Amino acid sequence: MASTPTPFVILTGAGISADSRVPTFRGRDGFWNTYRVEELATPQAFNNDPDLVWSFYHWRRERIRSCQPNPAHETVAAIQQTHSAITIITQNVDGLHQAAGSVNTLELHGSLWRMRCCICGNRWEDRKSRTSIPSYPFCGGRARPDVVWFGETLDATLLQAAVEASISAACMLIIGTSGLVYPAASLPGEAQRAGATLIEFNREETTLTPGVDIHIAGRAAETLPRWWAQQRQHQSVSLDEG
Ligand code: BV8
Repeated sequence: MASTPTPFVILTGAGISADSRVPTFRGRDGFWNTYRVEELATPQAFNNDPDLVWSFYHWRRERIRSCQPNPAHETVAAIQQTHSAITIITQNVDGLHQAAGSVNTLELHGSLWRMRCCICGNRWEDRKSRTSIPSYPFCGGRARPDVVWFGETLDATLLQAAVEASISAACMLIIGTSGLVYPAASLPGEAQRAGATLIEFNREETTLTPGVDIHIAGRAAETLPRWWAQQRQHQSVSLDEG
């Protein structure tokens, strides 16, 4: 009788994309060192100066348009291919997990490559290079990036799925997140309280590090593929292949 696959979760942040040359938020070259988050990533900022906020998102879209998934994204996709009970939760909006082949990724903070109409709420994929804010063609409403700004609530269905996966997991890999942004930052604690082993992959120690079971220091593009190769070789982790 086939064994029931052990459910586990992978939670990622901007650090997993750093090796794809996508700027992080709080690191040495992070966005928020240059810009004030309140001026660019809040609904108030957008209402006050939509063109300024759009210029930030246009710059980010163009900045990461040519970025490719790195070995860490590829390893996440490879893990998903060998394990049927995995949930991938990302705070990233860059789409690199999907580009690496991951499917059903929970994009808690939305996507730079999706737009939303401010009037009717319709969403659509949009990868065009747009120096000015587009309008939704069917109702003429102003569009906005379909991302979650500070002070905005996350999609309740996505968040519920993320929490349920976290509290059901035997193991959570936490890759490239500072653990500073809520409610995503609460997921490792929820998982651990429900009995999960926490394995953190980060270049530095974070607010999460004191609480995790294993901290693997280094660049995720190097440490995650190496870790996964070791697991595959020794089959030593309770990630029974589904
Ligand atoms: C919410 C999308 C309910 C947009 C993002 C006051 C008023 C309002 C809200 C709050 C408030 N005080 C607190 C809050 C809650 C707030 C929050 O948590 N604030 C923090 C800053 C304290 N949260 C919210 O507002 C959320 N909504 O709570 O709604 C509510 C409503 C009203 C009032 C109260 C509550 C919405 C949060 C979502 C915000 N949107 N992004 C966009 O991208 O433009 S958040 C943004 O930060 C990104 O999504 C990013 O992913 C995310 C988290 O950051 P990280 O991914 O961790 O990235 P970071 O740069 O910080 O860290 C990178 C890590 O990687 C580092 O540790 C580094 O060491 C490591 N690293 C670097 N290179 C590598 C590496 N690791 C491995 N290898 C490498 N090579």
